[in-house]
Amino acid sequence: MKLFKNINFEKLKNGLNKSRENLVNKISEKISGKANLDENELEKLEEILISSDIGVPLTEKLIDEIKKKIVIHKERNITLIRNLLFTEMLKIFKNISTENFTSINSKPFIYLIIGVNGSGKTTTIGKLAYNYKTIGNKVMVVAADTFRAAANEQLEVWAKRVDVPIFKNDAKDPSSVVYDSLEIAKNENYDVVLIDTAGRLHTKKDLMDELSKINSVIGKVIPHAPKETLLVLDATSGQNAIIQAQEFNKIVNIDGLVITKLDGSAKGGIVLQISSEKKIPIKFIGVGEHHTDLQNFEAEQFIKAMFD
Ligand SMILES: Nc1nc2c(ncn2[C@@H]2O[C@H](COP(=O)(O)OP(=O)(O)O)[C@@H](O)[C@H]2O)c(=O)[nH]1
Ligand SMILES: [Mg+2]
Repeated sequence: MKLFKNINFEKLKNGLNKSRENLVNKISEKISGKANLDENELEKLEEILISSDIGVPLTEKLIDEIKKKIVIHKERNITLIRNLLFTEMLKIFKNISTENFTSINSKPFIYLIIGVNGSGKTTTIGKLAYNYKTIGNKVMVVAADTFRAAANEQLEVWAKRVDVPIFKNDAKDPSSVVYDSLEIAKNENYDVVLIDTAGRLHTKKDLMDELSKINSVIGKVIPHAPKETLLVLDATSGQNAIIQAQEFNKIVNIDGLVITKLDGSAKGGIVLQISSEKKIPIKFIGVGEHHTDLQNFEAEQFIKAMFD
């Protein structure tokens, strides 16, 4: 399977308009930048950082660094504060490595896409299918959301739109759908299989058991299959997204996160908060509803786009 690299800086920038408004532009609005930038002004800066959802630990780290740096500057204008913040953010995130391999030999590569209702699972699958197909992979999407009848139809619309085959059948048990789909994927030499699942809360035990069952079926049909379980989180749900990541991860092994709807959120800082904790890597971000609106996540690019 070939891996795709898709970071369109202009699109990322546009997707972060609201977040930029809420962070960078607010700094110019609210902080005076007067020569004796006092505690009061720094508190305002702290408030702005917190309100953009970058989290308390990261905020404190940044404020501390800015306090240290600012004493050596005589001219404390807004540009300086902005630049300091930008530089310190980049420093923090520079050490976060991103994968740089370009292909995986064993196939099919299986993505199990999970998350709560409406987080953007089906849309993300459409976008992933588009990206993987565009660079020459043989891609299949699997309708394993057997819970809602409309779910299959929605996935079907996406499959048509990005021109990849969809596997679906009338089975009520999603693991049976997965089983049948993987038999085909194996026999027909597919590179990438994207499995759509029903929206679930980590508190619903039967639905979580269902995920374990899907996982064991995958292992049965294709032992040692390269596989990633991606948890899809809606950026507009703020701190709730953080809680979901923690709770889901207690019950199923999550390999990566997809943060969707950044274009609709003023609190894109949530991405940096999650990323700085480094517990689960963010793999992809959604910056719109279109099939081209999914990007690989790189903290540095993200910060640059936020400040640009
Ligand atoms: N603006 C925006 N909307 C998104 C994004 N990702 C998903 N959506 C929208 O969120 C809604 C729910 O998405 P869907 O894929 O059906 O969620 P699911 O229930 O998890 O499968 C749909 O209206 C999508 O168009 C995104 O990155 N940006
Ligand atoms: Mg869906």
